[in-house]
Amino acid sequence: MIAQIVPVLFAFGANLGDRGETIRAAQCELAEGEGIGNLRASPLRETIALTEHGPDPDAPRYLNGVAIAETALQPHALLDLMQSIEARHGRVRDERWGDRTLDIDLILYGGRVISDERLTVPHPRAHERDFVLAPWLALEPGAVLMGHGRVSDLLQRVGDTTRPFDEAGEGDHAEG
Ligand code: A4P
Ligand code: MG
Repeated sequence: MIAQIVPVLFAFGANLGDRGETIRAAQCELAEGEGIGNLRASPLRETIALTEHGPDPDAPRYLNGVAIAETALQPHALLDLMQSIEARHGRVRDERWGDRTLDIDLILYGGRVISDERLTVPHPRAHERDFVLAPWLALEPGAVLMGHGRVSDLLQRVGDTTRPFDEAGEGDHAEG
């Protein structure tokens, strides 16, 4: 059987360690993964940590980005690959929405709706998160989020609190 090639959208987040290095390394590992092709990554944005109690300006800031790619993997095989890359980068799962070295979420898997014990796709919170919408808009200005409409409209609705991040400057800048 010939595998279907499906377009996918990943979101990346990190707020511990060398955040930019980790996200870029994870994207390379995904791009080189078997059954994944044509990965194209967004610029990274610096974002305020969203915790279970809301935005926390005192928590370590996140870097966030997204990437589009094509895959021949089935959704659960793709999640296995994402989680093995998270684990390799020292991801520890203790507290929900807790600080982390690396989080990789699957935002879209083609036009599929998936809802089981391991996967919810489209990602149920992507439409209300500037830290997903802003880098996505930078990568694909005409993007549409299945079930929610144009990414530019969604970002305008939620408001964009994210900031550009200068990777060439290697990192963390004083608040301006
Ligand atoms: N899972 C279900 N659907 C998916 C999906 N579409 N993609 C399951 C990835 N995983 C999915 O995830 C818990 C379980 O979700 C996985 O085992 C998988 O089977 P996790 O990564 O262990 O835990 P988590 O990320 O803490 O939980 P959750 O609810 O996925 O959190 P979110 O929604 O990803 O939010 N603030 C800023 N500024 N930037 C961020 O990136 N991220 C989070 C995490 C919170 N605050 C943030 C950021
Ligand atoms: Mg996650």
